[in-house]
Amino acid sequence: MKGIIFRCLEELVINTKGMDVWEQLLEKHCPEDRVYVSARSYPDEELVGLATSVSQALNLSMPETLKAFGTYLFGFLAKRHTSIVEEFKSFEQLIISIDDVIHQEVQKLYEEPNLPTIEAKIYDEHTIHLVYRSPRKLCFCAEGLIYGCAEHFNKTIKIEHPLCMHNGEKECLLKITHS
Ligand code: MNH
Ligand code: ZN
Repeated sequence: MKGIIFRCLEELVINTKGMDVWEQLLEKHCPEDRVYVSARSYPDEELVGLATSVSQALNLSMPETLKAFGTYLFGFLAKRHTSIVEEFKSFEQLIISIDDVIHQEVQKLYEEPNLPTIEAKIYDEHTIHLVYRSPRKLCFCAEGLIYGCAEHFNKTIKIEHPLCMHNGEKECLLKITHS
């Protein structure tokens, strides 16, 4: 996982829980003197370890924690990659372009990023069906990112997650309803 993702978690933890809590988390889960550089890669297990401790500290389930993190992550990424996100004039347009446009740009900007496969199709005027596939199984983070994207466009949405890799399916299905 790229450092930019860790930097976002760092900002979120420091803003909500303070620097001391973040320092303790680093001590527990990371090699000594760990510093996250946005463009570098770090072990996925480190993110999972940090997120697990955050979920315990907040008394939230892991899915709830990853959703909250993902929601925050969208704004964090949008602020750092303004030109990519500014291309899109609507929530719907952005969501159906995640794989072909956004993550394609990410491929150019970052060295060997580990990205999921996302297939998003307009189902009807108010519904998008999104299929998520990744060996990292971060579908709850994806859900959060979609909620964060809705906030960005001032939209109210609902997400159903009827098929999930965490329930033994080979991919996740997210049914997004928007006004
Ligand atoms: Mn995107 C990683 C989904 C928007 C840049 N993105 C991930 C992951 C998910 C994801 C899930 C975690 C890896 C995995 O599951 O295998 N991303 C989304 C969704 C949206 C999205 C659902 C919109 C909604 N992502 C964006 C935007 C940017 C971006 C906008 C930046 C312009 N994403 C990234 C980067 C990574 C990532 C960078 C980290 C890749 C890595 O760690 O190697
Ligand atoms: Zn899932």
